[in-house]
Order: sequence, then structure tokens, then C-alpha cells
Amino acid sequence: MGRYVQLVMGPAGSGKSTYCATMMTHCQNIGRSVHLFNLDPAAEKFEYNPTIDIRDLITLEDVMEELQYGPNGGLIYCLEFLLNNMDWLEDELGEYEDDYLIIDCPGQIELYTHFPIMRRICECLQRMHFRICGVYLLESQFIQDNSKFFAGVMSAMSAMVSLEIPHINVLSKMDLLGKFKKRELERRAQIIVSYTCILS
Ligand SMILES: Nc1nc2c(ncn2[C@@H]2O[C@H](COP(=O)(O)OP(=O)(O)O)[C@@H](O)[C@H]2O)c(=O)[nH]1
Ligand SMILES: [Mg+2]
Repeated sequence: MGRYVQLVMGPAGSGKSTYCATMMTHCQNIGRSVHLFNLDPAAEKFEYNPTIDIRDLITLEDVMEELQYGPNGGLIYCLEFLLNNMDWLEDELGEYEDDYLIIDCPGQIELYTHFPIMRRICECLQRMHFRICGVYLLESQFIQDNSKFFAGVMSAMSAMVSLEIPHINVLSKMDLLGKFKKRELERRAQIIVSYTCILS
């Protein structure tokens, strides 16, 4: 079947971990073998235990305590530490032919937009013959307001352009919108699709 990865990105609280758990349940129900990979060194609990967990390599808590870093600097340190220890990741990924990974990423969007860290992780996975798709979550409520809408669209596009992998935007928490708002959102979603087409 090949080796596939969904890289689940988006701002903090956008629903990444919930999406990953829902996707795990769905894949298990249809008989697909999937693994959850936690890439968030600050994560606390999961519905499914991750098969691969960056916290087995390094935790944000330890970095903040030992190096006296703040949460953002500590997170960057953890991911750079992973980049310098990619052999750990290669060992964890093993040699299975039919791996399907769902990667639950941290919520700091500067990881996708400002720093080359996620790009380098993607390059490493591609070297290991994984086919990667970026799944970028944005809260549907968040984009009802014009300025938040553009901020969200721009951050999603920035991630798409910097990672250079196939990219899907997902609007989360649609259950929290009324009928009228859903219609308004469909109109705006068409704008996102148009922007994406112009750039790709
Ligand atoms: N109503 C609603 N709440 C959701 C949905 N997805 C996530 N949430 C809630 O949003 C909060 C943040 O979700 P989480 O998956 O932890 O976000 P993450 O920080 O991006 O991993 C949690 O309280 C979830 O229960 C959804 O589709 N609908
Ligand atoms: Mg999460």
C-alpha cells in the first residue's frame, strides 16, 4: 500500500487532537492500520495512545526546567533537538511497508510559517518514502470576522507555501455555526479555494 502521512497542523485549540482521534476511530472502523504520532512535546493526554511520541525523546517541561526557557523557546528547542536526532525517529518508524501515520503537531503557527523546522521534518519523512499531505485546521467561527478570516487564510497559505506538500484546509467546529453562518462560510470558503488555485 505504501507509506502515508497526514501532517495535522493549525493554531492552538483549532481541534487538531480531536481531528486525529476522529480520524483514528474512522480508520480503525474501516479496517485500516494507522498510527498516531505525537509531535507536540507539551501535549498532556490523548484519546489514543501515540505509537510514536516526541515526549519519549524530550519534553517541554524538562527543557523549561533545565534550560530556563519559556514555552515558545522551549518548543523550538525540542523540535530542533528532534532534527538533530532524526535517527531516533527513523528507528521509531521502522521498516513496515504499510505505515499510515497521523501526526498531531504543536499549535504554534510560527513553526510552519517562520522556522524551517517542519519543512525539514517533512524532507526527512520524504527521504523515508512517506507520501505526505498537510491538513491545516482553522476554526470555522474564527473566520467569520474579516480580519480573523484573512489572518487564518494567510497563515494556512504560508504553511502551504513553506512546506511545499499537498495541502488541505479543514474548517473545524462546524457544529457551532447556525444555518445562516454556514451559508456565509461556504461563500468565504470559495474565496480560500480561489486563492489556493491562484497560488498553486
Ligand atoms: N464543538 C466542537 N468542539 C470541538 C471540535 N473539535 C474540537 N473541539 C473542542 O475544542 C477544544 C480544543 O480541541 P483540541 O483537539 O484539543 O485542539 P488542538 O489544540 O488543536 O489539539 C477541545 O475542548 C475540543 O473538545 C468540534 O468539531 N466541535
Ligand atoms: Mg492538541
